[in-house]
Amino acid sequence: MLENKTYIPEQPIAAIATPLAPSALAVIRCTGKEVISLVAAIFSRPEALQKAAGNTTLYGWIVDGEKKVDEVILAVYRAPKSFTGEDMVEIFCHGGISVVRSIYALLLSKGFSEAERGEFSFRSFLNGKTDLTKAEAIREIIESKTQDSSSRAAGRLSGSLFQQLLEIKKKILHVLASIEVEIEYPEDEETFLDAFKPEELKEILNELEILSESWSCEKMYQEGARLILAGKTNAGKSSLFNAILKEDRAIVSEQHGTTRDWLESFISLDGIPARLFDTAGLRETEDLIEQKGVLMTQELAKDADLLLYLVDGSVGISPEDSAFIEDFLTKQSFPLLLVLTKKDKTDTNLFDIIKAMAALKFKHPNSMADALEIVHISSKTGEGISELSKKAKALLSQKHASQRKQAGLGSLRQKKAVDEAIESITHALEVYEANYTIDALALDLENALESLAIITGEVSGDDVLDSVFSHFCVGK
Ligand SMILES: Nc1nc2c(ncn2[C@@H]2O[C@H](COP(=O)(O)OP(=O)(O)OP(=O)(O)O)[C@@H](O)[C@H]2O)c(=O)[nH]1
Ligand SMILES: [Mg+2]
Repeated sequence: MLENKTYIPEQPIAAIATPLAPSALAVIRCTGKEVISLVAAIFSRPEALQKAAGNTTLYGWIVDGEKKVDEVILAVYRAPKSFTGEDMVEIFCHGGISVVRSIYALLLSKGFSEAERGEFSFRSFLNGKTDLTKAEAIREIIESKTQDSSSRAAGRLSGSLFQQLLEIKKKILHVLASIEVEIEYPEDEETFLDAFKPEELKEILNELEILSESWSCEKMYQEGARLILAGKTNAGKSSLFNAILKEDRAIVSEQHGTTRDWLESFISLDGIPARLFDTAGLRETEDLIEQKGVLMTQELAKDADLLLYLVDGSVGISPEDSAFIEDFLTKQSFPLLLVLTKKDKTDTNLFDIIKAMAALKFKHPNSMADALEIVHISSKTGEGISELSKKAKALLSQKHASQRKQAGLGSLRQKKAVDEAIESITHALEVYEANYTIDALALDLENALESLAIITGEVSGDDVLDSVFSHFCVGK
């Protein structure tokens, strides 16, 4: 966005901020210098608009010369008390596609330019109305797929992450100040040793590490977890897929090898957004198309957040099942939930299955086998499916175990900056232990502070700003 030649701060820009689809109302947003006069040129009560105080609304018509275009309400904001920090007008018009387009075209003809993605938020940032953690949180809220995801982003928007970073920066500054006393007064040998406490740096390092780890969980809430249904043919994968989605999406039949291509659907796993995959059943087959499907299943099963391995409970666990699970446990670093299906059908000899799993855990201590769980369900009656959701959620949460109660980092960009700060502090501790000069230690701490400042945007190159704002919607 920033390389865009048309980008000029304060230039009047306009954007349709709501989806262009028939609806009761739509909002067109305008910001920049002279916006009030420019909108007045197409408003039925130009003088009232020119005189309007900030944070007020006005009723009237959008007019094109003598022609009335639409009956609207204008919200007027005067700089600096607006989202962007500039003068702003929001036009609340009727949500018909053609009327919204007509008003927008009229605005462009009167001197407005079309806003770039995120340009409103970018101006808000430039004018000190928001820091980057909050700007990114707005985008997250817009893109959130579940309530839990949006409430985590709302925490960041309310400034919880900004506040935490502020506290950490204060602590680093405190350590830096104690070192700088020594740099200023080098003759006082004792000052440095007295004032500098490596434990303080270790504590900061610990806080940063916890913050860095929080990203994997936040990422799951933003992007969704991948849940793969796998198992032998006829295990009941497609039936479970349908039961979870509460619709007949996948073909179900008693014939082995029914599913060949994988299917994918979005689900909310008790607040965790997730993509659920139904796959081709695993078996040796002569059928070339089915073979391809099996290969696809094996590929999908390598890259998931949780594998739901289905075994037909009315048949019992086979040597192939055990071999698959054993291979999985030794190779993969994400959890597997063993799902015994068709609970309604016959009494299953659970004992054999539990015994087989216990043997696996014993054989592979400290592997993912520790997290191995079993759940018994029936897609036909729905029994056990809510327990399955609970266990799946618990396994996913465990995978992203974090000591933090609050929401953590909101983007990969933020995580990279925290990791850089961790590197600098770790280096500072090494420098201290190796008895290097105090200047070297101070430099590391300054670098750590700079990395953290990149997160909030106090220090930011064009590339950082570009990567943050170019992902926004137009009008935000
Ligand atoms: N009684 C009963 N039958 C079930 C249940 N779940 C699945 N079945 C039956 O088991 C058979 C196979 O089910 P699918 O869901 O197609 O199995 P799949 O694992 O997708 O099979 P492939 O696509 O061939 O790999 C069908 O006849 C289903 O009706 C269940 O909970 N109870
Ligand atoms: Mg199937």
